[in-house]
Amino acid sequence: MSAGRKSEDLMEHGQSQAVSGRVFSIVIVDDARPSTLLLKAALGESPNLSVALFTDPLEAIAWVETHRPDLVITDYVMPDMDGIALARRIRALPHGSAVPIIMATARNEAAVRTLALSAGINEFLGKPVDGTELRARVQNMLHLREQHVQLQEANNRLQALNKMLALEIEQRKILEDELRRLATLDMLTGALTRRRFLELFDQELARRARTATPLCVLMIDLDHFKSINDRFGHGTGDLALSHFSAVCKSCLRSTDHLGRMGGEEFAALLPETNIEDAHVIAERLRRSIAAAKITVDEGQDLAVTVSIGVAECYGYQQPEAILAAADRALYQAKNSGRNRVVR
Ligand code: GH3
Ligand code: MG
Ligand code: MG
Ligand code: MG
Repeated sequence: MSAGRKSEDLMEHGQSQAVSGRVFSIVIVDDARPSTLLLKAALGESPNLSVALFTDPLEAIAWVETHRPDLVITDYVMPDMDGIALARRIRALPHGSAVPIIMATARNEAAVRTLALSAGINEFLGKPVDGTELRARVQNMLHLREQHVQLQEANNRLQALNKMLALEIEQRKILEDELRRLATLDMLTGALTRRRFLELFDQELARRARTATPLCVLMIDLDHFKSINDRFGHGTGDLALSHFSAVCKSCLRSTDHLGRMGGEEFAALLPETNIEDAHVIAERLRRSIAAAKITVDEGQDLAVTVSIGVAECYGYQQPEAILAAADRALYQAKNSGRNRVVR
């Protein structure tokens, strides 16, 4: 709140605490027009006060509802609706509970004051109104009102910040999920990393134990891959690797897992698949790879073949033991001429 010359205009006794730099809106309601004018004059001329006068309480209520003033000063005895009924109506408005209300009346009796207080009226002034007292009371009320407004604004800002924070946390979570997903995939081929593949292997072994369903593993190695690199360059070798992985994905089910175990060696995990079916799948994969041609720069077609070893999980074997069994089968496939499946 900035202390300003403006608000000092309001104060006759130079109270050091200024209310605020903003313009406060005050509503005066009295069935006698001269009384409204007297009250307005008693408030004093001030550029930070905007005063609206009403002789009809219903019009005043409508105005309060739409303009949300900072203070209402009302008469008590009025023909259509008295000041207490008016206060009750204001308190019932959506934002009416926070508007300070002062009642100024000649009926300065304890019973009336009690009734006024119970209707939610904050301050009481006897008529004829003493200007100095009126201004002091108005000053205090506006001070409270300003504190209330500022608290509400701070609360609104806090809520907006909370909303932003929640959004940021949500976005961060999405990003983290994406990063985690990326960390589980091999960049070149899109196959699972070795580490992720072994994690899933553990999970599939646990599931196999629960459901008593078969689980098979294929160990796949590209044939003479070194010579592809040597003849066509490392870039073409990379192309062959991603091509291989794409063919694999088209041959495997979405529930199967393909992992790049290192270099040009891959493993496929086939849940709910026995050794006979795994062999059929491996054979289909081998033929698909051999049939697919990769066109390299010079317009030459590159033929890639794979050798595959198949193994089924038995008993309580660890992934390493099962992979080793598949590896032995793969070794046999290599030794017996490559481009073949051995189980
Ligand atoms: P084999 O039929 O016995 O498997 O012979 P091979 O030449 O495929 O086997 P070897 O293990 O001797 O060679 C594998 C080659 O794969 C050697 C390595 O340079 C290459 N390689 C490994 N990773 C990558 C890669 O990411 N990109 C490319 N272009 N080549 C790779
Ligand atoms: Mg009256
Ligand atoms: Mg190889
Ligand atoms: Mg190899």
